[in-house]
Amino acid sequence: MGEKWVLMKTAQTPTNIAVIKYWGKRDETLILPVNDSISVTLDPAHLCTTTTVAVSPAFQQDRMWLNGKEISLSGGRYQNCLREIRKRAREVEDKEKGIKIEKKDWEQLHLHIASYNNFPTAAGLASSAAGFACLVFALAKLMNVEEDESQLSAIARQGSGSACRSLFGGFVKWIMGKEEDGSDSLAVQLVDEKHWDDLFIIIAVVSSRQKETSSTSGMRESVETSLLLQHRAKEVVPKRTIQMEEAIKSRDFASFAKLTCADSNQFHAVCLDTSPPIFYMNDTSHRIISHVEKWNRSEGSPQVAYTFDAGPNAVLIARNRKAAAQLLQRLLFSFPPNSDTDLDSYIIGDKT
Ligand code: 2P0
Repeated sequence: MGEKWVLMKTAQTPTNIAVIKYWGKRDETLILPVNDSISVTLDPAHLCTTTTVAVSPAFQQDRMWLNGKEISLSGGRYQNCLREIRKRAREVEDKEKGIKIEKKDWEQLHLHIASYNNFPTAAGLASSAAGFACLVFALAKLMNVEEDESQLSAIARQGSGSACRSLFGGFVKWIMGKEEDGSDSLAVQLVDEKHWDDLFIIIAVVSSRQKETSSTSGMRESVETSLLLQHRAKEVVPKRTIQMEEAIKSRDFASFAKLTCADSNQFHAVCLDTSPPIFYMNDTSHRIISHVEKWNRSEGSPQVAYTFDAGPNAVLIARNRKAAAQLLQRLLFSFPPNSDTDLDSYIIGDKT
């Protein structure tokens, strides 16, 4: 092999929002959760990561840039993903460029990775989910890896738990698995992106600042101190997951909304039950919940479901475009962006 060539691949991966939340690990290194979770994958136009991976004999070491700034790849999570994907690398040939990389060459060759998020990093908008999913997917393309999306999801999981759910569109379930080595802790697609076309998603960016308690340390503290987390993982989520799967499969919005809101509220209750307590939502988040609850009650049947991750931003899932338009009108009236309401902006999106 000469020294002059560079081979590149680019991938784009949307983020996902959990409607049954993952909160708590039973194994921190392998990233194995204490319960199953279910998510909806968002439309890549608004919230996605684009990653270009490149390989060349001229590269001296593995390097990565996130939003144009170099970051360290020395952390265990990156190293685990790179090791697992390299293990599965196969021969690659580009006849036009006269490049042939044999399986064994991948052990010596170094990578350059450039990743870009089109949304605020670490503001509770699941940036690590899209990031690690995209990294693993782009590397799998570059290295001609044979594994399917579910098998790749078990690698992305080792970068960030929620990342395993971003390798599919539509609604996705992360099965917690039983094996100690994590081989059965992976994502499967429940329904594809066409199944429930009516849903419309609006994200109220209450604050795009970096969160104070990272998900990783927050969930560690919850596992160590919250009794509610144990009850949730053993008693609540197993039943709720079955009900949620049924609601999604039958496009039953009333059940879907009830379960989504209940699960978000229980996740934040677990955070409050943690010692010291973790506050991800703020006054504006609480006021948005009250507003949606009141509106849903006045309509007789739910028009909108809300869910909040590890941050104050509201993810609002409207039953259809008409409900989304009404919701946006109400939000803009009651929570105008950049005013005393402390709300930064709205992202008007869609599911995949
Ligand atoms: C989720 N979250 O299911 C839940 C709901 C936040 C609240 O997954 O330590 O960034 O990298 O596995 O995946 C955020 O946690 O944590 C998360 P790690 P991750 O989407």
